[in-house]
Amino acid sequence: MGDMSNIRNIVILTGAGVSAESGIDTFRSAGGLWENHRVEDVATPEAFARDPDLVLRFYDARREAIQTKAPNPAHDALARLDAGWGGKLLLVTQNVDDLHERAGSRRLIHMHGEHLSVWCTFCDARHRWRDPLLDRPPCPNCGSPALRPDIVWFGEMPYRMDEIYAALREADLFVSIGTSGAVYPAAGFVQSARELGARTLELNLEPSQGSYLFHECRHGPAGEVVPEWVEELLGG
Ligand code: BV8
Repeated sequence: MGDMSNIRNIVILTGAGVSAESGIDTFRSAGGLWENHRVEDVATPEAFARDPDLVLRFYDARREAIQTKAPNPAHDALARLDAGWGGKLLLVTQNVDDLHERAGSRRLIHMHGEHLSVWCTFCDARHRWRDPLLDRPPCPNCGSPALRPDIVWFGEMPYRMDEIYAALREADLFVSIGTSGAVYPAAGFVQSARELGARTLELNLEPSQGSYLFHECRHGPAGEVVPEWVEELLGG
């Protein structure tokens, strides 16, 4: 990890790999979420317009599934870092499960939305939500049967990008954990961080598409490599 003494401000990006050991499928592994679905059939506004029931069933199943899962040692270690790190720290997750917050992370942004949030396409209100949408429940605010998953689909703008880029501008260290580096703009954060002078570290099961962009890479299961790295940082 090299000289850690001058690390004050940290930005961490997580992807599906950090939730894999909690039993939540990743997108691109064999048997993963996209295996039996084409992305354009379930994760785009066009898909939702064309076949809303298919899209709602896809997300209803995943919203229900995450409620049976638990954080793993990687989530727990990141929550310890959040609680114990005196400098600035921002955890940006591409994941739409709630395992980071259930582990205790507070300084957290869900840039691709959340399974446990729904968005009314009629009145624009957002609500915390745990139940299916297939039967078109009424929006708690306006009563319209117009609720959609509060998930950022392909072609839609990720959330809170201004805050994310502001944090990258101040970062001394950018750490990418459990992501394939396949989807933008998240996959471009390492490039921005490097150009802005941050050290960059990848913690992933195996080299990702962007591994060559990182100063350092450590490969192995998140449940092992993340606690190791956090103890190093908090111990140091
Ligand atoms: C936008 C929510 C513009 C949905 C997701 C051509 C070139 C470049 C870009 C584009 C292009 N054409 C289109 C684009 C843009 C597009 C894009 O990047 N497409 C890609 C496919 C080329 N991006 C977008 O559309 C984004 N929006 O650009 O808006 C705009 C501008 C102005 C105004 C309006 C709009 C929006 C993208 C968001 C899509 N939503 N998720 C849902 O959950 O259903 S994407 C989804 O896939 C994830 O959120 C994540 O972002 C992405 C990648 O998934 P990962 O999390 O990385 O998971 P993956 O399975 O891929 O990898 C798992 C990794 O974990 C692996 O590396 C594996 O080795 C590792 N791993 C596995 N097990 C473990 C492990 N690591 C550690 N331990 C383990 N145990």
